Amino acid sequence: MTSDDCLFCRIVSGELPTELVAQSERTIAFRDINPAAPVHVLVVPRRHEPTIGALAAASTEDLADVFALIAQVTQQEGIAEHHRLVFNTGSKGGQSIFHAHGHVLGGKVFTER
Ligand code: DGP
Repeated sequence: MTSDDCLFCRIVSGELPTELVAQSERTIAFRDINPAAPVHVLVVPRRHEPTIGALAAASTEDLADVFALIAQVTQQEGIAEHHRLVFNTGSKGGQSIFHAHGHVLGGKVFTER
């Protein structure tokens, strides 16, 4: 399931280049183009669903794999003990790309909520 005009689908398919961090059969992880922390990795299911909630409703296997790859990324990046996970949902929740993804942020101290 893909969407031709979806930026993350085009990254998942390899049409657009990216700095790959990790991947599995169901999920890929790559560096955010506009990092908000020293480590800022996007973890993206290959399946196109607009939000993390829609992904959960569509496939618990894909949802679980997102979290498994997040755990792998935090280990690889040396931030397993201290990091922040963000899943923006909807434009009012700060989401700008409507293909489900998690932000893995680390390498700094987070004080703000
Ligand atoms: P969100 O606002 O939660 O939908 O997050 C989208 C993120 O995607 C944002 O932090 C910037 C990042 N981004 C946008 N375009 C690209 C791109 O072409 N490549 C990469 N690696 N990241 C992108």
